[in-house]
Amino acid sequence: GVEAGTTAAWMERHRQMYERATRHPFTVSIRDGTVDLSAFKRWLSQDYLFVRESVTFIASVLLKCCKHEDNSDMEVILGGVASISDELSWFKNEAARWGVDLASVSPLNSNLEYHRFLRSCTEPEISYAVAITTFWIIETVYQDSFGFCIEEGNKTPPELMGTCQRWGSAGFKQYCQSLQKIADRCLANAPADAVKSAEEAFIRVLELEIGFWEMSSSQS
Ligand code: HMH
Repeated sequence: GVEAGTTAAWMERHRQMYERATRHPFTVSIRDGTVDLSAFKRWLSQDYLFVRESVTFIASVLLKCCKHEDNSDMEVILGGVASISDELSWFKNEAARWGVDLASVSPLNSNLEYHRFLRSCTEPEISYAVAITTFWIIETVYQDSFGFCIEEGNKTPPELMGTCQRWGSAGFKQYCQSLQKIADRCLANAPADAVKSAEEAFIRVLELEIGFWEMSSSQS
């Protein structure tokens, strides 16, 4: 029969926290057209640092995939690796457009906390199942958050549409769904303790994403 995967079950089990991460007042304010542009600029500069920091993590996921006996997912993850270069250029262009000087930006506390978590996930003793699940939920929070900003009825300001399209596009959604399939297959074959660790990482990412939006939308 049709059986929902492990990740879908977790999204249901932790529904409230998932909603807090993907329907945060900050991203909802983008969709409503009421977003505070200084908050948007803060998010932009902090996320640039986050994406730079995440390169090592994504590389570690690729490495784990290649070491895994079934590495048929290599191309999906490689696609993620390949898109980072373009993403960093995008941030630089976008920052210039908004008059944000990326060279003078320092990471705020919630960002540093997220960096520490990513570094801990990069360790060799973290299993592929945990790493790929972590990667999937990190990408999915952005896909769902920005996808909502371009859904029917949005009042997203035109100058923010490019940002929303970046993570809200059909192509990015498909990529997230590919990551989800890989995560579900890995989790179906993983030992119980790895599945438990993956669920803890899933929850931790949601907390960190909520913290990241909070950091972006409030002065600190
Ligand atoms: C904080 N989470 C954060 N930044 C991002 N760019 C993504 C997820 C998606 O890659």
